[in-house]
Amino acid sequence: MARTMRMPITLLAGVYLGLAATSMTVSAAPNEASGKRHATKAPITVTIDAFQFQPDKIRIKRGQSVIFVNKDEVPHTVTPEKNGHFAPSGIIKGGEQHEVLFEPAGVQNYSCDFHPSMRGRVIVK
Ligand SMILES: [Cu+2]
Repeated sequence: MARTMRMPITLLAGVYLGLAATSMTVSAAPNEASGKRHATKAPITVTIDAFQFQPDKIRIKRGQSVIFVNKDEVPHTVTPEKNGHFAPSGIIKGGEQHEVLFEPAGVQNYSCDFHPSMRGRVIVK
C-alpha cells in the first residue's frame, strides 16, 4: 500500500540534516542560568486579598524583592516573625502596595499585625 510513497533517499537525508542543523543552532543559544549574584531580579508580587496572602508561600533569590499589593479595603502589615531578616512594611493601606527587599538566605515567616491569622512565608535561596 505504500508503494506510491517511495522517495529518493538523498532527499530524505537532506531533510534530516536540515533538522539537525536547526536544532544545533537552538541549543547553542547562550545559557542564562549561570547569572551573577547581582544580576537584576524582577520583583515578585504577593497579593493581599480577602485577608489572605496569595500566594502565602514563595521562593525567591537573595537580593530579590517582593511587592505586597493590598487589594482589601482595610490596612494590613507584613511583619517579620521572630529572628526575621527583613524590614517590616509598616501599615499598607487598602489599595496600596509596599516593596520588601529580602537579602540574606533563609526562611522568612511573616504575619499581619492586625490579623495574626494572616501568615505567609518567603524562602530566600
Ligand atoms: Cu491584616
